Order: sequence, then structure tokens, then C-alpha cells
Amino acid sequence: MLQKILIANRGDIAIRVLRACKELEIKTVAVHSVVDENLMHVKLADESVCIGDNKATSSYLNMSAILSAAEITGADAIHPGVGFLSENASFAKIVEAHGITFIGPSSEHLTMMGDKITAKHTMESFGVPTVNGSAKVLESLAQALEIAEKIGYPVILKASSGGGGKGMKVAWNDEYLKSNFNLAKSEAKANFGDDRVYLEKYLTNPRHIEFQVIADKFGNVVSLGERECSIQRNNQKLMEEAPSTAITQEERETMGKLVTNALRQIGYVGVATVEFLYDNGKFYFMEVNPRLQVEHSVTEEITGIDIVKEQIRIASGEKLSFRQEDIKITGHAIEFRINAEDPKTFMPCPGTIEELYFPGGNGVRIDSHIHRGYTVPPYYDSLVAKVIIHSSERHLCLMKSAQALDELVIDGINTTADLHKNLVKHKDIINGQFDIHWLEKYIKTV
Ligand code: MV4
Repeated sequence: MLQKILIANRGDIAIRVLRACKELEIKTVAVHSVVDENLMHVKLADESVCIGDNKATSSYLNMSAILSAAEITGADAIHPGVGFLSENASFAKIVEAHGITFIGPSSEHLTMMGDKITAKHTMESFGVPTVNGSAKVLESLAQALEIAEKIGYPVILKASSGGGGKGMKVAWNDEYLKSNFNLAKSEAKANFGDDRVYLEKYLTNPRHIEFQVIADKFGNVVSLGERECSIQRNNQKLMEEAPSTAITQEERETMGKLVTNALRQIGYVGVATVEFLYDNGKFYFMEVNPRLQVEHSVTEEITGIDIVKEQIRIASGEKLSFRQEDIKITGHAIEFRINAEDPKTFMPCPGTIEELYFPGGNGVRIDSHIHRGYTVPPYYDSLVAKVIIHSSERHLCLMKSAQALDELVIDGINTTADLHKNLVKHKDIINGQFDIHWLEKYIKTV
């Protein structure tokens, strides 16, 4: 088993990783920026190192500072958490070159999944359903127009090095495609240092459904079922639930088999989320997120599996402690992301928390680093707490959620909590009738 893990992250996820380490009796090293020196996980860790100034590029994205901290403290592994360096193949490679375990997939798999065209081809070759499209990099506008004509408008232009919704352009007809083609390429170049773009049929009103997969070094690959993540705005998920009301047990099993088979074939090791759009009863592969995700907690609630602990055990070279047939989904879970943002404009809203009360009771889980007197800094993402509710079935879960959100008090800053209070009482949410555009439309009506 690993002896000492450096946690290269901050906020709620740093605490989440720290808790898993403590349970596994692994020593912890916290690294932090100047402003973060009093974060809860820094105080709870066995050791801590200040790695740089407040800007993320100086600290949580500062590879050499993080590596130095690992060397100085004698950490034998680095857990990148979510975001920051968690999908960075170069970082994973450098960490491994220093004889330190990167808690994530190999740098080769990070590279493969980071290239969206390669990822799509790979999944397709193992029978995972994909969206009709250009199948390769577009060489010219003329070629793009020809392919769009063949598959039919609307189409979407995507950056091969993009992902997470960044740098995508929808073209409703050839005029849009003509005016967006070069723009898409130059934006891809500016954002990802790679101007390769490809094209797909645009699905107008899909749901976002993703599968949580976990794989050990012995070829054991298990699906932990899906998460429904359609309630989002600007590619930022706001509320996630599991299971999805949109799919059947048969679809869950079929898709679980397809994604685990594909990841087994490529020798993937670690946790992964395989993201799909679901439209008219069909799944279309979008991307593989080769890391832990913020919303992993809803899957933990309905499966009873500690995904972070398993992730660390796998990185230590241990076998998965369960098989596919051991996975049983119990009840329903919903996660509410409490962001320090204006609930109407969604502008970040840093500031000091003057009063804080967290809800409790059976099935109420709070993953958060905040406390009374804590000042939300303006430098990082605005997530301040995740409220995760678990109950025996979806309706009870929504009722419990309403009560938990009513009990929640965060004074001094604006948060998304009020929006959530309205969402859990909305008939479309209650009926499970929504797609990826629902929230943006709803916000315009309030
Ligand atoms: C799409 C799409 C429609 N058609 N691809 C954005 C996130 C990235 N993982 C995939 N994305 C999309 N790809 C085709 N062919 C619509 C989106 C999309 C989206 C997907 C999931 C959740 C929110 C979204 C918001 C805007 C666009």
C-alpha cells in the first residue's frame, strides 16, 4: 500500500481525498497557495507545503513546485483530485519519471482520451455507439461543407484537443459553417494549442448521461452505473442524480457492458467517466473523463462504494474489492452544487461567510471545506459545498432535499442554494422531464 500521498488540490475535494487516506492509514501532505494556508485540509494533513502565489498557474498548476514538495516530504504518490492537473498527461509522465505514483491512469491513456478524435475512434472500434460525423480531422472548409451536406444540418464543430464543451460551434446551415469554420480553428489553436477540428451531427435536445467505471491492474473493470447530469448551465453542472429516470435496467446493463469491455480492451487502469448524450432512446459517446469527477459522490451513495478509497487501492496495485455482480444500486441520490455565485447572473461572488449552518440527518451528506469566518477567495472555482441526499426512492429523495436545503444557512455570500430550493419543487424536475437545455430556459423565466 502507498505510504504517503501528496494531495495536489484544494477545497472540498482535498478533504475528500484526505478522508480516504486517513481511513486507509496513509500519511498525507497538503500543498497550498498563500491565501489557502488555513484551509481545513491543510490543518488536517500530516504535513503541508506552500507551493506558490494565489494564482492557480503559480500554485495548483505549478508542476515543478508540486514535484519539489513531493520530493521534500518523501511522498510516494500524488493525488491530483479533480480539475487542475488531473488530466494532464505531461504531469502524469513527469511524476512517474520521478518514481512517484500518479493516482490516475497512465500518461498514455490520458493522451489518448485528451485527443477526442482518437478517443471516439477507439470507443467506436469496440462497439460503443458514437454520433455520425467527419470521423477524422477536417482538412478544409470545402470538405466540412461536403460532409455536413451528407449527414445533414445541424452539425457541430469540435476541437480535437477540446472537451467539456469548450470551443464548440453549432452550424445550422452552410452559411453558419462557412462563417464558423475558421473561427473554430483559430479558437482551438488559441485555447488548446492545436487547431484540429472535427464535425458531428448536432443533437438538438439530448440528455447528458455518464457511466462511472473503475478498473484495476488485473483486468477487472466494473461499471458503477450512470449519473444523470443534464441540469447544467454553460457546461457547468449544477445538480446531478443517480440513477437516471430516462433509462431502463436493460440499457444500464447493456451500456455498462459496452464501456467496461472497451476500457478492458485498452488496458485502462483507474477511475473513468464515460460521457454520453442520450436522445430518442439512443446513446452517443462523447468523451472519456480519465479522472475522479466532482459528482462521484452520488454514485458512492447508491452503490455504497468509496470510489476514492478504491482509486487509491488500485494505484497501490491492489485488486478491486468487488466484482460486477456485487454491484447493487440502492435508492436514489441527488447532488446539489452550492456555488458562491449570484443565483440569477451566476457571477462569482467571493466574500466572507458570516453565518453557517449545515443540514443533517439520515441520508444527508455535506462535502465542504467552508466554515464561519471563511473567506471565499476569487482565484479558484466557486464551489463551496456539495449537498448530497440519499433516500430509498426518487420522490422521497426530492422531499428530503427540499428539507435539507431549507435547513442550510450560508450568510455573507450569495450562493446557488436558493435556485436549488426552487428546482426541487419544479414539476419538470419532479417528473424527470428535462434535457441539457432545460436549466438555461428555466433561468430565463425567473
Ligand atoms: C454535443 C452536443 C450536441 N450534439 N455533440 C458539450 C460537452 C461535451 N462533453 C459534449 N457537448 C456537447 N456535444 C453533439 N454531436 C451538445 C453538447 C452540449 C452539452 C452536452 C452535455 C451537457 C451540456 C451541454 C451543453 C451544451 C452542449
